[in-house]
Amino acid sequence: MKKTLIVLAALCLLITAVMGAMAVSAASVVYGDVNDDGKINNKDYGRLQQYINDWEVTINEVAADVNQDGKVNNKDLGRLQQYINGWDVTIQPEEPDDDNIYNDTELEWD
Ligand SMILES: [Ca+2]
Ligand SMILES: [Ca+2]
Repeated sequence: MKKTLIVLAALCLLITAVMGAMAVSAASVVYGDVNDDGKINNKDYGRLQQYINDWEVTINEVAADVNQDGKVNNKDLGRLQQYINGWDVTIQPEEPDDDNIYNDTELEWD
């Protein structure tokens, strides 16, 4: 039984570490910068609109998924429009709180 718990704890730590690494690599993406020019503006909105309407345009699909649901669709277009219009919407993933990733883990089963 104890062994199982230790394995589970190790797995949890591993998953936490992997997710932390993924969050760091994801942070280099500028969400909303659909056309990859470093700015988020109406050009990105227009490009995304074309993409959703099946035009043959190139977009950064990771950056275009501004609500991070794994799909690029009208929801992202709406969110991007709100962002460009100055609405209080989030198009970036939450920054990981590095201080808490390892300190929160307390092993209480001995
Ligand atoms: Ca852009
Ligand atoms: Ca999406």
